[in-house]
Amino acid sequence: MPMDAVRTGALDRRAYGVRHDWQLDEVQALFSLPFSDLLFMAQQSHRRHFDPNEVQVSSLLSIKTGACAEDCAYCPQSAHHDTGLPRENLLPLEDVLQAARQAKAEGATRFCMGAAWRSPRDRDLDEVAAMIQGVKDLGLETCVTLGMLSEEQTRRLKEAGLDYYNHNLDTSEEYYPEIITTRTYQDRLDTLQRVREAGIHVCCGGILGMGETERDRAALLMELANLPQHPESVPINLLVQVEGTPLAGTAKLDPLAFVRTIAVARVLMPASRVRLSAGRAEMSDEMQALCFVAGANSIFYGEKLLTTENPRAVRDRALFARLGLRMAGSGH
Ligand code: SAM
Ligand code: DTB
Ligand code: SF4
Repeated sequence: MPMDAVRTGALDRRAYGVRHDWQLDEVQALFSLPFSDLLFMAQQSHRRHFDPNEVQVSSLLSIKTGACAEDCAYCPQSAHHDTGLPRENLLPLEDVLQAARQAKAEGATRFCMGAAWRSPRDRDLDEVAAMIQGVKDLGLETCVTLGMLSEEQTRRLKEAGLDYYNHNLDTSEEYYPEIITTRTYQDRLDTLQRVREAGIHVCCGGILGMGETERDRAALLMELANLPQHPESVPINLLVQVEGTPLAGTAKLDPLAFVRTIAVARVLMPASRVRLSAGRAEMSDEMQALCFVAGANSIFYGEKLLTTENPRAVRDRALFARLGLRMAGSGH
């Protein structure tokens, strides 16, 4: 990418289209741009596809907590780490619907249900299907994240009315074995392909601040952008360091490196919702504001993520008011 072209505003038209053929050196060149040039470019992309002052909000609920067979080094729910997190079986339907009603009343338009599974058992899926139908009947969009899926399971979720499936690549393929050893990158890609082929919208992103390099961040975003279709939702999480996980104590990521990653995600996937995800509880309002300027246009909303803290809804509403942001489609 010629940097002078960016500065002068004579922007490479190729950079603004929806592309699937990004090369690593091109993505790294975006990361290397002067901060203002990169944010300007991200704003241009953002404004072509979205109202820049509108943010979509989703609320999360952990429907099955802890004792997960996978060994993800970041995750408090892995049975491989001792984090003191109490485990919980699959929640009763009525508890889930109660949480969904509250999320709707607070202004969320999508309700995401997460389960600490490597992959669901078929009998679990019947219960999750009932939750999806119940949440949909409340007038909310539905999202679930349940681990790896077979083709048959994917089809059943689609039939239940599922709108989105969250399944993150988390980091670059090269760095992946440092973070997870109980599954492969290809396992993740296979589930993503099944979800896409079943006609369910894809929510797929990653985590920053796990000790990865800028090259890993560039490679993750390139992988997402070069999927046959861009994920409709791209969650960018900042690692929430939980005592007892192998990644507790990892050197903190430079906040501006986080903002840069949001901006590059916006440029690479201009028509996708880039979700400012985990880690907001530790971010200043000013850092979040920069993320919105860089092209983030969705968040997780409500005081809890799955097992860790998120900013209270009142704090988010106050931040939105300060920034003149509106919540998409909720009337709030
Ligand atoms: N077990 C399923 C899976 O891994 O796909 C679904 C639940 S899992 C908790 C969903 C996502 O949460 C993970 O892919 C990861 O990106 C994110 N996550 C988990 N722990 C995190 C942490 N400590 N900080 C930031 N993101 C985290
Ligand atoms: C995603 O990318 N982030 C959310 C959602 N998808 C499921 C989960 C964040 C979890 C943070 C750690 C926790 O609360 O357990
Ligand atoms: Fe299990 Fe998901 Fe946590 Fe990995 S991220 S340990 S798969 S709940």
